[in-house]
Amino acid sequence: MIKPYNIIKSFSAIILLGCNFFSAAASEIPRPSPQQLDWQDMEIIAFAHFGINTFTDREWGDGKEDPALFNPTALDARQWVKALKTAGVKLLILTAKHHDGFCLWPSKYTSHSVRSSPWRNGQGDVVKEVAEACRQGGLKLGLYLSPWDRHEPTYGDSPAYNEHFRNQLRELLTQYGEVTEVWFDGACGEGPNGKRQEYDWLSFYKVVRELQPRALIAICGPDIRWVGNEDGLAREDEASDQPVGNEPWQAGFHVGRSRIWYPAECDVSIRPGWFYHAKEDSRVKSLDHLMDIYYKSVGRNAVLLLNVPPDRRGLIHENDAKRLEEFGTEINRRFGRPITETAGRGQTIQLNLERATKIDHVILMEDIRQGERIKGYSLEAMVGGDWKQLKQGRVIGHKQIIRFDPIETTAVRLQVKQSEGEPLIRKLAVYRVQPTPPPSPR
Ligand code: FUL
Repeated sequence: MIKPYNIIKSFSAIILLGCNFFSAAASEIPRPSPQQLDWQDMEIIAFAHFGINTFTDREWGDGKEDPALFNPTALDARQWVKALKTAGVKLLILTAKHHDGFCLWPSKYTSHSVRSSPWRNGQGDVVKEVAEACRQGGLKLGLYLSPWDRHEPTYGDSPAYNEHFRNQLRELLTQYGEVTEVWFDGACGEGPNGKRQEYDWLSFYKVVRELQPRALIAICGPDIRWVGNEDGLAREDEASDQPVGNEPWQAGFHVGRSRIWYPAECDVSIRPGWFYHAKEDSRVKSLDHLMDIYYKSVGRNAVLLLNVPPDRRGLIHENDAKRLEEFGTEINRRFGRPITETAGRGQTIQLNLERATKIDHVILMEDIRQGERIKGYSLEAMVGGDWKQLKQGRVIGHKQIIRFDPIETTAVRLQVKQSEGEPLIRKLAVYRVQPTPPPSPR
């Protein structure tokens, strides 16, 4: 899959372990916008890849599909929302247009859309139904509009297609209420004229900022960074405090800045493919696999974007719905209630337990409103009269979930070794989650 390969540069910060000092003025540090802050707190968001591919059993359509193939028999976006909420999802991003160019809304600018399909006698609008279901069910709405369009005849004629794309963007950003995330994939190809399309990214951002000033622009955009793989996995020490890269969505947008707040989003599908295929009904990821993804995305300072593709009925398949519910239940079972927790500021934060207690997880959260100030830390527990190190790391950021073999302890402490400004800890919480239930059968 083609993506901007802005795979994260190695950390440029110099880590001076052992030197307890606050370097550089805290005011220079990148901070999240209020919208980025709300987004980070969502932790789990969802994708719904749905469109003509659902009916052709493909992952990438070529734009030549007959729109008459689009005919979900029982589409009910409220069922999607209900199922996603059981997993704790807070926002749903719909593929309004994928690379095949087929629009899930009746765009004025093409006939390659639901308007030319038999579904709801050509009167239907999937974007509208999803937007309404999200609003009613309390989910935020996001939209994926693929810049790569294999149907549109102007594709490859760069200025003409850029205008076409902005027109479609305007439709999506004015007709469906509040849009929280706009997802731009980097895939790009040649048009029928044999020329490669040059996207005018900055003009796309201008439309988004003008029409939905609170919307976050993801991937080929200045607000949310693709983590660099499609497995849902962040790296250890994944930072939101990033050096500005050369891509237009960074250098062209954040002019004159060297560091920006650019948080990671981990996209992954609950099935092997992004779109629904009946042959994958038995290949929905296991609960263990999803939990592993959760630890390595949300638990590593990123947001998890989990794709759950609706089927040909226009429903989330029973197997996926069941797994979503198990996922939400298990997260809640493990982390719904800590044994005890604290918050605080300064280089050492200590949490004393009333008596020797078995624990196997610690959750750390920084107060990121002031940026990622912590650049080096050690997490320790008092075991048998000595401080035992549980983890040494560089980044805390929004959240770190640290798991280890059960220990019996009377106190846990966080020692900040390196920071930019005074360390601010939103949460230091301890948990005992063992024993885990047996792995799910599928
Ligand atoms: C990719 C696309 O090519 C896939 O089809 C999918 O939409 C994924 C999320 O992004 O780059």
